[in-house]
Amino acid sequence: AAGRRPHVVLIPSAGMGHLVPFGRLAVALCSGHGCDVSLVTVLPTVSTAESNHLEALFDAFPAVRRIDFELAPFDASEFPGADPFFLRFEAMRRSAPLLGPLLTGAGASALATDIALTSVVIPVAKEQGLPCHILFTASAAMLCLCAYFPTYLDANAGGGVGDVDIPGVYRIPKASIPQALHDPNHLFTRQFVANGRSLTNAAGILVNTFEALEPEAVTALQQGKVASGFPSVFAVGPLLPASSQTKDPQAHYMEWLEAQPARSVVYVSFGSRKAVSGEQLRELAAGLEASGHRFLWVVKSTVVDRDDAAELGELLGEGFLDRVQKRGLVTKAWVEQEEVLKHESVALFVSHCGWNSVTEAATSGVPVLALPRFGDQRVNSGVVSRAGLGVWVDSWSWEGEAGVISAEEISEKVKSAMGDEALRRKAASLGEAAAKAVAGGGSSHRCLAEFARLC
Ligand code: BUP
Repeated sequence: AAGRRPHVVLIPSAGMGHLVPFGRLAVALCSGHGCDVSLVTVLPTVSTAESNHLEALFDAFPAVRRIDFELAPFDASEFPGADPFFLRFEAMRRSAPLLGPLLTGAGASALATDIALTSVVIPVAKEQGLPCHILFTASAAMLCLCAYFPTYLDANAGGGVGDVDIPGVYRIPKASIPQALHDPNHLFTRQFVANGRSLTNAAGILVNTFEALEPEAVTALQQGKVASGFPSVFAVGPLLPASSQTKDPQAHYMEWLEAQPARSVVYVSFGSRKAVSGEQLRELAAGLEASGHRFLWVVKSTVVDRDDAAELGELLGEGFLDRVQKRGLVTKAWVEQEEVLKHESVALFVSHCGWNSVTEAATSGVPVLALPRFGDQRVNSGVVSRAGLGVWVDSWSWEGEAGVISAEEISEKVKSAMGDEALRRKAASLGEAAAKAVAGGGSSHRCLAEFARLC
């Protein structure tokens, strides 16, 4: 692209797990790699967290242009009981042809879209004569699964889904395959397979990971071992935080963290997208209490934050908040997780292993105790334990057939992870590797520069 400034139009899907890395990529491309960047936004967003995030991003980085995308009317009654974020994916997918007119005259030189929209955005890009790249917001291991799964299904026609042995990578056990993928008619499976098949038509794929975190998967993808005819793969992670969120005036967690001794606090969060059952919340509460450690716990009790009106006292069981008052802080507020993880008082992250949370733990060099729940979280937990970033009891399963994880089990694991000096050192060394990857001359920095040259 000699002689002109690239203009990349980013088209994310919905949910913080997808929006956050797109915002980070937008800032990295325009502030570090000489690109103009536009971000396609759909209003209203599904959650308040997303709208706050977008507002803070556009405020802090006026160079990122905003393109509003109005969706076609969508009848959700076709999918009774479906997750609101998947419904938004589907609504966006069906509205994809409307992107054509938005892009005409926008002066784009390249598009980068989300995996959830891949198969519908690639044809639009083609019509516009633009290269279409993908930002894969989950792990390279999940990218491998996504790329290989259609081939796996074709070879096992009608046979059901078992362990999936990814060529050149490793075997993903049946129990780690996202639940929905066991049902070929599930909305998620239909989207996943269509997107997986279309990956070979993408111009290139950016993935928010780095070599030291996922050496096998990154190498196999880059060497074309996972799927034939695969495009270039750029491991550009960990994408770093772009802007401060709007601070929640109710939240005083940073002052609280300041007052705790160095490396004494367990930070607990299961992401923004799904509620934990009342029974499991109470076991967690009792487990944290019994561990005897200090903790900061972000509690979400509904799928979409707008609906969350329940009282913490009721959710966590009688007397809990009073009993742990001196050493535990429990909040329903949005916390700035990056800041929390970087704080020197934080020693352990009990996490659902949403991929952004994993990359943030790696960036900060904080060890993880993995408590995956659904979707890609078990695959990510496998990455965490393989890389030595954390520990995962893979027989644990919650809200599945095995019921809940007990307070005793949680307390034991928290205690042992908090006392594990080798784990702490390994996580810290991954933090150093992450910093090296994104610094000038590092592998992720070079990959992003190469990507920008293609735009
Ligand atoms: Br909750 C919460 N503060 O209080 P994941 C989340 N985050 O900054 P998820 C906060 O949201 P999906 C909070 O740092 C991360 O960047 C967190 O993404 C941030 O999990 C993001 O970890 C959450 O990928 O999303 O929310 O389950 O399922 O879409 O991956």
